[in-house]
Amino acid sequence: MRRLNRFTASLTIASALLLARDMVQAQSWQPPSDAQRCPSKWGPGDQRGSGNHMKPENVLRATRLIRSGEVIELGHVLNAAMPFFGARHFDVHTKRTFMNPQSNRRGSNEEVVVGEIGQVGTQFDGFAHQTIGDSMYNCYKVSEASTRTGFEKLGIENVGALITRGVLIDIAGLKGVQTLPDTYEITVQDIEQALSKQKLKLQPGDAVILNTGWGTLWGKDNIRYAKGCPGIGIAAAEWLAKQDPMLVGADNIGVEVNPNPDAALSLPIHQIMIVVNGIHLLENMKLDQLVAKRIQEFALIVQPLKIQGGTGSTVAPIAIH
Ligand code: UVW
Repeated sequence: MRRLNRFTASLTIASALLLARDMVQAQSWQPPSDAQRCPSKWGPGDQRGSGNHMKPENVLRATRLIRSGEVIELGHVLNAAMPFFGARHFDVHTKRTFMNPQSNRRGSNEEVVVGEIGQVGTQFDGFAHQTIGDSMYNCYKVSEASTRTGFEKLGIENVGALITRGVLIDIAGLKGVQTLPDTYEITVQDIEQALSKQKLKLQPGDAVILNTGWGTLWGKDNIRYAKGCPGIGIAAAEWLAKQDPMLVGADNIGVEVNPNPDAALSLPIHQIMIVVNGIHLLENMKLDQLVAKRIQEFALIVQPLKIQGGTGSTVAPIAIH
């Protein structure tokens, strides 16, 4: 009897293992192991990833696109009425005017900001932001690099100023809509078709910016904006990573389609870009003016705040054309 029970138990374990194997196979993407992805193509110990494209030639390539000198701001205003992901928070408390006692009656104003400044508003994702298990970009380990006062490796202060050719890929425009449908997955074909319609080709080191139209909901329907969004899927992310960009941005909350069509995955494009390929993401961009003026190639300038050991930074990027 006991032998029969042992036999039944091993059958149950075997079927559970088979089921687990099938579930793994059914998943559309598997995070690569440390051995498969490290060292990064930028070399062992590298902390800059796609930021390594920041060379004088790249800056000059961008400046050659400046013809009219018009500057377009791509950052949203930071306030408490922004859409937030999860429990993120930001608000400004103006302190009482301090009146200096001297005869010239100089008053002084300042504020206390209560909230996050790494992952709110128009935001730039650094490499400490995302992990595969305990492992980050170039296989730095969270358990070794994280301290109570920031990450000792991959902190956002390592990024510095980025100046490069920006290319706006207007996917909403390609589809003839103001806003792509909720949770629409942008495909490789969409990107190729939009580029061909716009008569543009991507080059290594570009800032690739995708217009989904989702940004039109910003401040108008924050609940819908933050609940999910159209964006790139796994195939498009892997294709874009192969184009070797400096960063990939969009006018939505996480650049990627959310939720992912594969319900077993949580924001896999964050891992593909940041952890596997060391490519920065630039989220919640304000693209309405670029779209309205049909400016699709420009010099993009962005610099994250130098928050020591930070995972990201709110930013105010600009496009100059
Ligand atoms: C999302 O909010 C979806 O992404 P992140 O954590 O990069 O802000």
